[in-house]
Amino acid sequence: MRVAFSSLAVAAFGALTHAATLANICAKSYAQASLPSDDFYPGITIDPTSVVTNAVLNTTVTGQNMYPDATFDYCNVTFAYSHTGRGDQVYVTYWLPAPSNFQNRYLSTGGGGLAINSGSMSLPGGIIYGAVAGLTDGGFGGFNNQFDSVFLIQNGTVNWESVFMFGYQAHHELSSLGKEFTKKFFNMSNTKLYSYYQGCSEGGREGWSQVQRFGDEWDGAITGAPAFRFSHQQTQHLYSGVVEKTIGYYPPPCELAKIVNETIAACDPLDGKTDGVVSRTDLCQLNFNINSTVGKPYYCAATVASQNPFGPGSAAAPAQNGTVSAQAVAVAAEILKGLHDSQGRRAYLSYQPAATFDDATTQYDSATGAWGVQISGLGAEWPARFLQLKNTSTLASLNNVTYDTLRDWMLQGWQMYQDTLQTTWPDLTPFHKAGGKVLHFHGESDNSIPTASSVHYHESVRKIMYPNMSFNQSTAALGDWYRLFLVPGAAHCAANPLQPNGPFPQTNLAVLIDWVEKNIVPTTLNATVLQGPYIGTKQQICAWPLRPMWTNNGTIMECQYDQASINTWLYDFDAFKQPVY
Ligand SMILES: *[C@@H]1O[C@H](CO)[C@@H](O)[C@H](O)[C@H]1NC(C)=O
Ligand SMILES: *[C@@H]1O[C@H](CO)[C@@H](O)[C@H](O)[C@H]1NC(C)=O
Ligand SMILES: *[C@@H]1O[C@H](CO)[C@@H](O)[C@H](O)[C@H]1NC(C)=O
Ligand SMILES: *[C@@H]1O[C@H](CO)[C@@H](O)[C@H](O)[C@H]1NC(C)=O
Ligand SMILES: *[C@@H]1O[C@H](CO)[C@@H](O)[C@H](O)[C@H]1NC(C)=O
Ligand SMILES: *[C@@H]1O[C@H](CO)[C@@H](O)[C@H](O)[C@H]1NC(C)=O
Ligand SMILES: *[C@@H]1O[C@H](CO)[C@@H](O)[C@H](O)[C@H]1NC(C)=O
Ligand SMILES: *[C@@H]1O[C@H](CO)[C@@H](O)[C@H](O)[C@H]1NC(C)=O
Ligand SMILES: *[C@@H]1O[C@H](CO)[C@@H](O)[C@H](O)[C@H]1NC(C)=O
Ligand SMILES: *[C@@H]1O[C@H](CO)[C@@H](O)[C@H](O)[C@H]1NC(C)=O
Ligand SMILES: *[C@@H]1O[C@H](CO)[C@@H](O)[C@H](O)[C@H]1NC(C)=O
Ligand SMILES: *[C@@H]1O[C@H](CO)[C@@H](O)[C@H](O)[C@H]1NC(C)=O
Ligand SMILES: [Ca+2]
Repeated sequence: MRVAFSSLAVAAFGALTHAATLANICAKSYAQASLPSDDFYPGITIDPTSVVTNAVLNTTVTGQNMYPDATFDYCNVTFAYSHTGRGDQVYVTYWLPAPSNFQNRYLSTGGGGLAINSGSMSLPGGIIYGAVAGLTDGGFGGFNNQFDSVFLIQNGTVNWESVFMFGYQAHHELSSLGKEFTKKFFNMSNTKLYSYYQGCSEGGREGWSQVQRFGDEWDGAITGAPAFRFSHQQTQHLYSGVVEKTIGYYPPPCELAKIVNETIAACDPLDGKTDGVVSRTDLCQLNFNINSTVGKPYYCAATVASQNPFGPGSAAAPAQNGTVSAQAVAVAAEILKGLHDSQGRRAYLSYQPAATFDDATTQYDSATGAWGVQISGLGAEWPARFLQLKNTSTLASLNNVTYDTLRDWMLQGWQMYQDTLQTTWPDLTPFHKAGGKVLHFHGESDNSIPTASSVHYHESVRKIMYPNMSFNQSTAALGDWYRLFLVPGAAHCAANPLQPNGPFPQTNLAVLIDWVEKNIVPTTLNATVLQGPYIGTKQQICAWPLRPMWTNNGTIMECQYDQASINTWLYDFDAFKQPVY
């Protein structure tokens, strides 16, 4: 029976394609024979005995933000390599499409938080576009082990190799080996292998770490809401708590949630379409007085404890019933203003109005019946582990932590990790010369990485790359190969349940492939409503610095140039003497 079935399969498909089937090439021996040769990457030795393969047929993925629903087959290959003389072990996994679906493409994928990969979440995004898709464990002792678990050898002693691997080295190895493995696996000789990257958050930073260093590594990269300017970004997670401590008021989460809901309701129509989506947080910043929320009644039912790996979780909370206080509004306004030091100099930027105040989430003390500060997870780990080199994920308290302390931590981490984690190198000449394209996007209601952080980097690149051109000339020149899209209403690397009618760019890799392989420039970015009554509706997203405005009673969207709005996105960090890119 088995033989008869195989013959039938060959008879049916073999004549058409002359290609192997997934089942017969997804074998350990075939993968071993396809490994890059020993001298391919100096300093790296692949262990052929470590190869593990298995074929996965007819698997289905649904409900993802970064790629559409799909059903597909793939070969799952994992192997290990070591760095000569180091005795370490780094594991990489590649999913390979069926030969009949392979379209001469390779895709690297990244992680989130302090993880260098996203498990199997991102890999389907490559397979469904005919790409081999890869991820790495960074050499951190397993695919589920995060960078922070291996960062210290002992208190005070840094495992610098892990910093370089997380910073950029592991990704360069992943794609170099992955592309060579792909070429050998699919018997490519002189055919061009298109090489791509896709990642969001820390994965967005990982993408930039390569674009900034290795000009010809990728033909195109999708970098979502990147966690770059790493020291500033991690430290700013603590800012909201320090605002509460400084003002001396710890708002119940419901009170801040009410301020957000009122902000969304008031700013929604400013973009010309009353759809529950604040597509113009800049107009919100210019026109909405947050003080108008004082006195609004709020109520939230009691909740149980919950956890969030990428931010502060929430402790159990009693029912909250009250009216928005002037103190809560003062906290919200100070958070939105961004970090300034005691001399009034700006140290960093902040979230856009209409984003939720996740970093400001307070914690209920059932013993005292009072709300108090809940120290941000990623924020606290930064000074505790990465600056003070203590094997702990949190700070004992925010006692003695002032706005100036936060500024100093930003500077300290910036110096310490300038060449590894900071990831804001603004001169992209080698990448541009090699013909690379970047599709950079960021949710305009992101509550974990401020949207303006992406705008600031884009503007740094524009000014460094095109110093002698006007704003419009340099924006156009940069837009030939690097485009930034702010996604209306979207949260952190995801659609936003509070603004469900907003679009999300779910088909980014298809758009990038068209840009790279067919020169179809994404003047606007394709996006889809992913939830709510309008699920499936297509929308277009404007490219920065153009801003969306709906006309004809919300039926036509235009991408407009609006200097006053653009100006709200531009920052000068005068708390630091050196330029902050
Ligand atoms: C693939 O799986 C679906 C159910 O998920 C099933 O209906 C279909 O018959 C399967 N196709 C093949 C070729 O096995
Ligand atoms: C892929 O292979 C790895 C390594 O053998 C294994 O841990 C993982 O479960 C496999 N994944 C799937 C979906 O088969
Ligand atoms: C750090 O602490 C964790 C437990 O919190 C422990 O498992 C680990 O071995 C410690 N690492 C070092 C380097 O001390
Ligand atoms: C590559 O070539 C070898 C040798 O001819 C063959 O066995 C194998 O099936 C080919 N692989 C693919 C993906 O076509
Ligand atoms: C905010 O609005 C959402 C619906 O968009 C609702 O579920 C939530 O309860 C509201 N929060 C408050 C505090 O009113
Ligand atoms: C909001 O109210 C505070 C406190 O009364 C006041 O200092 C501040 O100027 C007001 N802001 C605006 C924009 O009206
Ligand atoms: C909230 O408090 C107000 C005033 O004390 C009261 O009228 C209202 O019933 C309370 N709401 C809920 C849901 O408990
Ligand atoms: C390392 O530092 C942590 C945090 O301060 C502390 O809990 C732990 O005891 C220290 N470990 C050693 C071996 O000193
Ligand atoms: C905080 O500052 C006070 C006064 O300068 C000092 O006595 C105390 O030790 C400090 N606490 C911490 C945790 O650094
Ligand atoms: C910019 O203009 C200055 C002065 O005109 C000139 O010296 C410099 O070479 C120009 N730089 C570039 C990148 O064109
Ligand atoms: C983008 O959307 C346009 C208009 O709906 C469509 O024609 C085009 O095929 C889409 N591009 C991609 C890559 O999906
Ligand atoms: C404008 O759009 C709203 C919502 O779709 C609709 O209720 C209203 O009738 C429209 N007004 C005009 C003048 O067409
Ligand atoms: Ca709107």
